[in-house]
Amino acid sequence: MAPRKIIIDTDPGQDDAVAILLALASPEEIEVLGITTVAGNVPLELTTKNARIVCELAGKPDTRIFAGCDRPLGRDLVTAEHVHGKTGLDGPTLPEPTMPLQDRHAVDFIIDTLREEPEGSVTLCPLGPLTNIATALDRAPDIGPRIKEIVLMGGAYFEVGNITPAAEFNIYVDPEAAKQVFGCGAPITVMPLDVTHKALVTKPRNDAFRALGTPAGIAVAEMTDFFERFDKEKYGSEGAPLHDPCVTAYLIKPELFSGRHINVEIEITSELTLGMTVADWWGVSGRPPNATFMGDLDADGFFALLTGRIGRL
Ligand SMILES: [Ca+2]
Repeated sequence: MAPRKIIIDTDPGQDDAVAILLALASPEEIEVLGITTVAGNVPLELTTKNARIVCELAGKPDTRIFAGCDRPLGRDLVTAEHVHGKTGLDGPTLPEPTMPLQDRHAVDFIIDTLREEPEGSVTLCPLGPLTNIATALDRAPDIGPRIKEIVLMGGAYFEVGNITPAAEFNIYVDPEAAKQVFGCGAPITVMPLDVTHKALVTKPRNDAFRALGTPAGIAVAEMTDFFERFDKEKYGSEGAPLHDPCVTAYLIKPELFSGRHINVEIEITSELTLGMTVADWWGVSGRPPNATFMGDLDADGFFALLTGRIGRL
């Protein structure tokens, strides 16, 4: 089977970095048409720089990277340096990137690609706030029906929130963009906190990355070490959750995940629950399903895949 054509829309972020490494290490299943960056975990200038650092770490400096929106559609940017560190990629010491940045805007790249590639052949993989995707859909409504699938990390239901008691970070930062994306009619698969909080980098899993002995393996171990300091304090968990790699792992091995095709709506007006993903898990609303909302994953299978693939880089 031909590899699946994807655009990764991202705000790296250590877990974004691992998601990108997994995609770039998996050319049999995934063809990365381009990486588009967005403001999120840290401001745009840093997410764009980090995307370049990660592609060089993967040994893929020919990957095309496009800078996108530097702020949410209608709100001030909220960032997460308290989780990811000042650079967004704290942990390992990595060289300043030298690979070029493309001079087209990310939103133009997304629109042009969906128009140029055969209808139903391009999958969008958002790993950050949904600003670029919503802007593209708004500017070019004809691209909506051409999208094969949107596989995104965002939201939560039983795990409720991480940036507020009710909301997950990616959706909270740009809830209006999320509302537009969830209403666009394209097939959507969601990796919410309900899944990603089960993808925990325990000590043995971190050791396995380090034991690869490669620059990528060691960098992943150091990134998850950094991440873990924050998460342990917050959740007292046995390791840091690796949120974004769930998206790229799903493209390679969907059987690792299970969920339900349900209705998911985004709260955009309440001050108290802004950015909440109201997921009709029990089917009580009568609203039509618009997303496959994942609820569980095979964590051992996920980490076996991740370690094996990172080891190829
Ligand atoms: Ca992210």
